[in-house]
Amino acid sequence: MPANLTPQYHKAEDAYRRAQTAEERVTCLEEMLRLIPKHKGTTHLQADLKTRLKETRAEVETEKSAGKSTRSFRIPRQGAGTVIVIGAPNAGKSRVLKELTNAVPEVAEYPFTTREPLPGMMPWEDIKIQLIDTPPITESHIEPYVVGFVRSADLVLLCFDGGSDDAPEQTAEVIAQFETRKTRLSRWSGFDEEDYSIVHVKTLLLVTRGDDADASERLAFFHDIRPDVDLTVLQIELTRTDSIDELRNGVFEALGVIRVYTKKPGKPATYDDPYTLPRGGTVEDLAVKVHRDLAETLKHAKVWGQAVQDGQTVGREHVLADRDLVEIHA
Ligand SMILES: Nc1nc2c(ncn2[C@@H]2O[C@H](COP(=O)(O)OP(=O)(O)O)[C@@H](O)[C@H]2O)c(=O)[nH]1
Ligand SMILES: [Mg+2]
Repeated sequence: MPANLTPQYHKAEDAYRRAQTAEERVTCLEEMLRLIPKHKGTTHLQADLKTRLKETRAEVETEKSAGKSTRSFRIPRQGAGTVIVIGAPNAGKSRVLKELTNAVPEVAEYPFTTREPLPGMMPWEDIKIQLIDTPPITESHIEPYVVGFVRSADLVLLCFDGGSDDAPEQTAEVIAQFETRKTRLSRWSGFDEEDYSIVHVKTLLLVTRGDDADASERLAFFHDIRPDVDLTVLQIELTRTDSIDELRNGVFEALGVIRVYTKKPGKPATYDDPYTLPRGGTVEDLAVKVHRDLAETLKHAKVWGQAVQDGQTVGREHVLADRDLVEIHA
């Protein structure tokens, strides 16, 4: 029997995937259990969620008693989305951060320069996107926290050194490291429908040193090794500004967010400091972001933008578009 899960449930599920601590996961799981349609088609999933909730509550307890002894990194989410940059040694990860963000990572010819995660903010038009540089991944080593980062990411950039003959094998090893940890670098994000313990995370395959004469051939060889891996490819050359711009646009595009501006009734519009919502976001989703209570009291909204008539009155289910201006009436 199909589960027929609602959009509300899927939203809660996505929040669960993106949660960064056991405590946050508990809150999300409770919300999922509250929202899951209660019928025969979901009994299996309901039972699974209850087990998970029990385990996660236990995790909260052990975390509390263990104190801060475990080596882990927590980087607060910032901006319109969090993008994790991963790859084999020397794949160009730190260079990506250096070119795209305000961060100053060490970029070097020799491998293993980066050991700790390093965040930076990438400006894109009037928003900022968070990028996080991570230590290299090899066949024999991966920092466990990187797996957690990737599983809760909005987007992953998997760097592939287009200038190296080792890149195809090394990149296949990076992918395998995640696969053994129930994490699939994929074209989309969410839980696997067959095996709920597997998480898919939307990933771009970033071929750096893309101007190298053999870069395309190396990429083709990678596809020979792993014909089942089907990721969107961006071939870039980080010494060229036009290529860096292409990368910026590609990241924004892949994040799949829209920008929405708000104004108060009777007040002039200012097109600054937009809210960001996932593509497909509604007036109600915006209201939740502005203030939780507003989602309850919301009556209707007026919208100005490309897809609507100026000042058109819409309901809470109305789907917003990038650069819409919204006036919420409660
Ligand atoms: N020409 C060129 N050099 C690159 C590119 N990407 C990375 N590099 C160089 O490759 C070396 C390793 O890059 P780095 O970002 O430190 O690799 P990481 O180990 O993955 O962080 C550095 O010397 C970079 O300047 C690129 O697209 N073009
Ligand atoms: Mg580095």
